[in-house]
Amino acid sequence: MTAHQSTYIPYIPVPLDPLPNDAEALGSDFQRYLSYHLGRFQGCPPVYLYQALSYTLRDRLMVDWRNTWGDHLQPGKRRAFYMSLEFLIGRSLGNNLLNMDICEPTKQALLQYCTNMEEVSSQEPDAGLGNGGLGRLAACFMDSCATLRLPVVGYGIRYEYGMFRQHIDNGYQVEDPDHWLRDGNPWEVERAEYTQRVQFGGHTEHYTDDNGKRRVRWVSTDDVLAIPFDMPISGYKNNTVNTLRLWKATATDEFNLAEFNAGSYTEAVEAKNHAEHISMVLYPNDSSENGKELRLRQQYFLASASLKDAIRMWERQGNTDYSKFAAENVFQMNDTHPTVAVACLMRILIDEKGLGWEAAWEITRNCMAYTNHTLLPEALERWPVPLFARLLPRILEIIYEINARFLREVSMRWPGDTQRQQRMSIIEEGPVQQVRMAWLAIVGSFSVNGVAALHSQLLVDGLFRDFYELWPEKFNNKTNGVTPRRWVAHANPGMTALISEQIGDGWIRDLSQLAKLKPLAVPEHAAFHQQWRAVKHANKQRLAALVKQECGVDFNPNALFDVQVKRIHEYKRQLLNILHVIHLYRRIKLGRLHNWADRCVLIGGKAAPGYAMAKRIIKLINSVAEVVNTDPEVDGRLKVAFIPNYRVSSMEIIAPAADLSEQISTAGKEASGTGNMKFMMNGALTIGTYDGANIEILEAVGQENFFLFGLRAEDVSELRHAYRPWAYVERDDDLRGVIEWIRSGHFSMTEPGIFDMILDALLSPHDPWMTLADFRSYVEEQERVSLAWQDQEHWTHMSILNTAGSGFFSTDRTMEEYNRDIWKLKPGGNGD
Ligand code: B1H
Repeated sequence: MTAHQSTYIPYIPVPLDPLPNDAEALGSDFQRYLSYHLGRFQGCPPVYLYQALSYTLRDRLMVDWRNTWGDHLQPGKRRAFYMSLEFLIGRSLGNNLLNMDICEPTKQALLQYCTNMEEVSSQEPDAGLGNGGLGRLAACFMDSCATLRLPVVGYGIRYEYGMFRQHIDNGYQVEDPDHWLRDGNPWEVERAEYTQRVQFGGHTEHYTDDNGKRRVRWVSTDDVLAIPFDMPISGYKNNTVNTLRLWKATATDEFNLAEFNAGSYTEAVEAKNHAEHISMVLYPNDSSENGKELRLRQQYFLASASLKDAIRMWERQGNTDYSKFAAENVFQMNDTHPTVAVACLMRILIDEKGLGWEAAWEITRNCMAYTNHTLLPEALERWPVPLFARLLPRILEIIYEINARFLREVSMRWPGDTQRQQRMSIIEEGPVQQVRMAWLAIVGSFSVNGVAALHSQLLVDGLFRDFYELWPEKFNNKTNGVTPRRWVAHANPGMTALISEQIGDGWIRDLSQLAKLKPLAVPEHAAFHQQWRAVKHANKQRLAALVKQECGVDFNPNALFDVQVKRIHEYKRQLLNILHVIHLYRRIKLGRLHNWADRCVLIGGKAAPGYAMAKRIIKLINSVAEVVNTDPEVDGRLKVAFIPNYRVSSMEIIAPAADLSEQISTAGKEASGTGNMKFMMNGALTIGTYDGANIEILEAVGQENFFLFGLRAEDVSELRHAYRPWAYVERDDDLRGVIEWIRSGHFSMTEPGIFDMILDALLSPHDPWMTLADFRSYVEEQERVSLAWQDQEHWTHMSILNTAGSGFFSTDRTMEEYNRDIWKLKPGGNGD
């Protein structure tokens, strides 16, 4: 009998007292875990110190965790479920220490054991269960929901291998598997008793039940078990611990009996292997789909297990009347990745709970909500109908029925408009029919939102226009944010202390209070400005040490730290950045040093393993870095480094140290961006296009404290058919020089021609990213940056104003808006 097969043994709940948080108690628990639990007695690899400390802290979350669950599970209480294929949580130790407010006693406790916090916390592997912004957003949302005491559970997949580790070999990206669970994960709690069964394959049988009702059975399926592993999500100093529930796939214990009895015991067991593949690896394609069967399996696995789990909890509260289900449960779908949930919930309600179509549809449409994160056509998910038919035959039948009924509604509204019907059909016609997941999500949801004001506007004007005309009330904007706990209080303790000294520490829960810093931005507060610079300087020293260690490059903390870290993608235009670096290098070589400001340019990010152009861009950055950093004529005026394996824990060191944040995507392409917000909060100035949340950042801080350049979204669409990149090269000597230096092989002496593919893309009239169109205005804006940097006093003024103006970009505000407009939850009552 395993846990998931057992019935429950009722026992009298044990009263749990909170554990003491003084240094002595923490120290002795730490020692106990190290010896009695982990069996380490003298010297041991430091990862065990991290584990012992994590268990010590997790114990101290348990009472609040239990009480928070108790609060969520009160009868009649409405709950939200955040469904996401990605949760990029990074490290938990430092964050939990901060939230539990026991940094100091813990530090003291560790000193008794001859170790320090830095050493211990650096042992924690990042939980890299996401690609980039979308996954990190989900993690920031979880943090804010706990801090706001919102009853929200996160549902995701416990990938055995997270985002690959990147190392650089001869300038090229090399991917290494990230087996982050190798040493175990001390934070998680396995709850095998809540295992769910997920069906795949098989076929459907239509039959009439005993009451004469037409019913459907999905039979002969290959089932997979989903085992939940819970991660505690602590709120900030509020005794609240929410849950992130991650599913692991395993085989059922059933065997193919025929094979079994034929003596093929090992083969029968082996066949079960492939069930476990579902949660083996995160797909590393940020903003592009690759349409692999295993990915669709992952999506259905998450949707099915999570819906069944939510229903289990609701039924366990004694509920049977499904007409009340939507009043008490809401599912927020993070992009289209989990949106097969729409059809999955319909199946459960109809086939398992015996509801009629209309009743089931009413419930489904009232408890599903969808967030869109991208307008890029290559990222819009479509699944081939034949694949769906084979993998999820019952689900496909339901999607067809949803579509047929929906198209009837469309034709009632626009009789005879067959083109519109084709455009809006969930099934796309073509040589192979495709299921349009975004359309399924819109049709099945009561709320559809974009992630920044411009993005949400472009959605209703363009991609979603037909749907907006049909249901304008469904569409809304929710501008993204980031959590100030991880991204300021934890990552930038120096600035945190300085700010709290001036305005108190209320800003950590209510970021709008940072506006109180505005009066301190004027030059009269010279001492404060001095301290502001000192904090930044210390953060820059910390980053310089990391750059030295990782790249072997010396960054001078007195130079301008100019930073672009994010996934490598053509639309994000790391190329524009590197063209500017080459331009600066040419200026040095040509002796054009008027208004020069010394710069350290840091670039980092991963390329999807199958994205050849992105990988070549990494090579170009490294090749330029090599030439610039070893040229004696440059003489410290310019340094370039590519930081390998950029991830959450690197950003915790990078953001506090940046002076200039590069947010230079082609206008209309970056849905929001969230790195832009992390930099702003930490006092960096932005050089950016009029795109995504940059626009709202600019509005919050004012034009005069933001370096704006480039085409606007409407210019980009207008220029589309008349784009002549050569024209920019011909009329701009600097741009021509930069292109010629690349073409001549100056950065590829030993590998001639390797950058031709990049030049061809830049010079193509079909270049959708229009990099060369923005070169001149980018260079001119960068000159303004350099000039501004010369006046350190004024720069400090602008830096303070950026932090002071960043209050809007807290995920606390974002979550309050989701809750006000979509979820409508009551904050929990687990008292302080
Ligand atoms: C964003 C993605 C994404 N948008 C497909 N879309 C993926 C799409 O593995 N996949 O298949 C993974 C990720 N990620 C990002 O979301 C946007 O580009 C950012 O602008 C935005 O800030 C972020 C959060 O909303």
